[in-house]
Amino acid sequence: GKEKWPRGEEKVWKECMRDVDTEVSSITKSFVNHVQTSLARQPYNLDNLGAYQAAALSVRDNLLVNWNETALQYTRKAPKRAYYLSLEFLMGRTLDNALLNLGLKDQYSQGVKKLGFSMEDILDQERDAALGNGGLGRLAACYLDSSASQELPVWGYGLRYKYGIFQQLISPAGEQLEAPDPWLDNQNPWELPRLDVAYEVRFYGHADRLNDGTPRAVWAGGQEVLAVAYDVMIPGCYTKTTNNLRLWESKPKRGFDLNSFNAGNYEGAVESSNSAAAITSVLYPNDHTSFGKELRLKQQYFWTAASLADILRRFKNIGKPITEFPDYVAIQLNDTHPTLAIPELMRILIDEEDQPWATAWQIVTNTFFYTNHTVLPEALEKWPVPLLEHLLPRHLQIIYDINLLFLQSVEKKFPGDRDRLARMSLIEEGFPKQVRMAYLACIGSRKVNGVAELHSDLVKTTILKDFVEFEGISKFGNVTNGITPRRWLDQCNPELSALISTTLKVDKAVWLKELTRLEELLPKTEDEAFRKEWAAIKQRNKERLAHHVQTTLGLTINTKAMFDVQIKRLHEYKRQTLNILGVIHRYLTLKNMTAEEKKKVNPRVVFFAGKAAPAYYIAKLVSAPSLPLPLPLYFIAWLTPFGTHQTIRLIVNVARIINEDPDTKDLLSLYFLPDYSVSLAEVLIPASDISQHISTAGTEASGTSNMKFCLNGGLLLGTVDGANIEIAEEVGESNVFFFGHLTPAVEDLRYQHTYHPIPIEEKCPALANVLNQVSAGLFGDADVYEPLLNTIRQGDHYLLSDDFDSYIAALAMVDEAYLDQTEWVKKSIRTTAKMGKFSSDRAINEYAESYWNIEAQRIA
Ligand code: GFP
Repeated sequence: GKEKWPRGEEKVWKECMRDVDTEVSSITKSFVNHVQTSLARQPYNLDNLGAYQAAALSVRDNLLVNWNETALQYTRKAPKRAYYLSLEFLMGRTLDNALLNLGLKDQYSQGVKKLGFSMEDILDQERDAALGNGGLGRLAACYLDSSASQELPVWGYGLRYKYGIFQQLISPAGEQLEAPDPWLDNQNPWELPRLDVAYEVRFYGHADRLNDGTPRAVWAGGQEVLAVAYDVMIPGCYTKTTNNLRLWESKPKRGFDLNSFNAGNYEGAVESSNSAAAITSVLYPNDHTSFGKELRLKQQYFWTAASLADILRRFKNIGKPITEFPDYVAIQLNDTHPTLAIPELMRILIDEEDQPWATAWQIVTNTFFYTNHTVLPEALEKWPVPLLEHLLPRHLQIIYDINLLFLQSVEKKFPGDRDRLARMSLIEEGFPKQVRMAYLACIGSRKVNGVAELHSDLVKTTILKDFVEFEGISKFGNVTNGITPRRWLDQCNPELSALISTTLKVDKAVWLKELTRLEELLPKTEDEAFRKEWAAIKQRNKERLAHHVQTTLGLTINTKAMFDVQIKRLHEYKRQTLNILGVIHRYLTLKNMTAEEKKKVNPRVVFFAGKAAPAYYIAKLVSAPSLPLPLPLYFIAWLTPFGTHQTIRLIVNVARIINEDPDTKDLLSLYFLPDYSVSLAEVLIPASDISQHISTAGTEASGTSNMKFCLNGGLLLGTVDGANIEIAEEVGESNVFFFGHLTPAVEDLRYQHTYHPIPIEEKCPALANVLNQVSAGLFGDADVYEPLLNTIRQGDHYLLSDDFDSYIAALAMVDEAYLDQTEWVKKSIRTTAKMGKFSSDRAINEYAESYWNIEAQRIA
């Protein structure tokens, strides 16, 4: 039949539209008001998207009040503030999070229901803000949530990319296809364009030293572009504190070149406009490779220069001498991406503020803090000297000056140690010479930290070992990563959240900010009714996931099976390949079983999701860089992703065979869910019985999805790596499934692979058999997989052949444990109960106290 308009109760609509004084809540009124005014729409043609926009604008009004008050108080009181510089903020969706943090979700749900809409449908209209690749960007988002929730004066600074991380499509053959993510197409109600906040940023040109007895120089010429601010409100949980995330957009300084236009050169007239806009057009799909592209360097400088200018302007309003800058400002460098902030602040202090070198360096090294996120050598950022010289001539001078003074002081401490000087130099010799950004970040910062205990130890003993010896151990610390329990429990798993509140007999406003209170769940492991309830929630979350897969992909999933999940970016070190080879092993084993034997097998559904770094994506989206780079850099950038692309292909094709095999399909099935995102993670994580975090020991700095699964009562299968170790320390080793070689063994094993290789048939027959089946074409496309299989047969850098047997044994232990459901549910409850440590509130407080020296501000 014909749909009735308006939806919902006509009387309510009419009352709101006439704005008569009635019982109707202010929420409903503000919603209708936005429909009529901001959206200029009518109740009789309002669809779900319009309803989402009206709801978002109405919630935004609430946030704005708090946001303004927070800003006002920070300005008035001028406390020391911290700034989190991150090239990525993987925020996901905002509406649900804002409603929950404001404590208004129920009211809004009721309000929109009266008007004929369901909150679920409305929430589903929002596009993810996917301005990040993975862990690093999502960590930044969690830290913003925690800063606001802990009432800390912390602002984020990033870039407003027009295209977020690419959308992933999977072709029928299993190839990853990449499409742009035009996330701003529908307008973004969560951002406030601040055309009044803009800074000029220079590129290219020439830098001339004054040689007047000061270190000053003049940098002039080149190209100037404009950085314009867009503000995103960051509400804390049950507090007025609403912080700010400021994202920069690039714009041409002059939109249009009138001279060229008048001379008849129409294309030339808009050219500068195009190249300026390109700077913030696209997020780089960075995957632990350093790729040295000019546009990326432009992004980094554009963002750090604008952010520093903004921070400096704010500081100057306080009216204190510049030497007190570090008493009011702490700047956290999220990885090396913002390291140019170090020479940029030096440039400002010296060239513009006329400070002596030593004073400037003193200010700089008391302002910055650097977090390292990886020790993989190929991921450590380096920039070619010729590129820097071309794009940022003054900064290169400053870097050379920093290096000279630095090496002089090293020489003083270790006289005559030429090797050490070469090792520690900011400039790596070679063709071309390169600037080692991690070293610059290290010496320019007050403190350096890694993101989990093991990782921080590795930072100190491997990549920055010389720097520890030179600067002393106290500069180097650890802050184990955390996750926000608001999004990763309350929002994504509302039923579990409600059960916890009832059980703890306290409002979620309390335990969500004091997560160690989850320990009070421990006695409940012995309560059968509670266990039943716990298990029932997990089951409903599995059904929710199955429903999602059914409606989006048309696939039917067996929700009686164990759900086994590995979701993260595709990367060799994360070893999705180990997982899929394990699945094949399971399949082959099932094929050889008798009907009797099969009866004892518990069905398993394996889920994968994640994106592989694309090969030519950026090249397709933006024009080629103007400065040709040395060939090797192109090779690093463009050849590494292919192994992970083959892994996706293998997963998809294995799924095709085994999901159709009548002998096994009831016992084993496999899904690759395309286009992994924060929103998809929110459905997958609460549904998992077991999740896999199986990186080669010593390679995964921390991992944060491991924490999310465990917080939601999923058990962990993993290697002794990253934060897995600390999770096991908390929940007890008997509640996790560990396997594989330990970090200290890795180097020797790799040495062995290179100098005394043992044929795989001899070393690991089970794995050899699996590889041979793939080679024989059991899953089609045999030739396609050969390069991938050969990385294991030869070299095997990530040690799959060394860990395979113990991996299979661990999977068997998981099977066995799952058979005893009572004990399994106990493990699940214990796991959740002991996850308090991994709240990002704990982590952000560590940064605030031990690093930034900032204090909470109560917004009255
Ligand atoms: C990186 C590291 C992870 C770590 C996160 C956050 O993740 O181990 O948990 O940073 O510190 F590899 P990605 O950005 O590479 O996903």
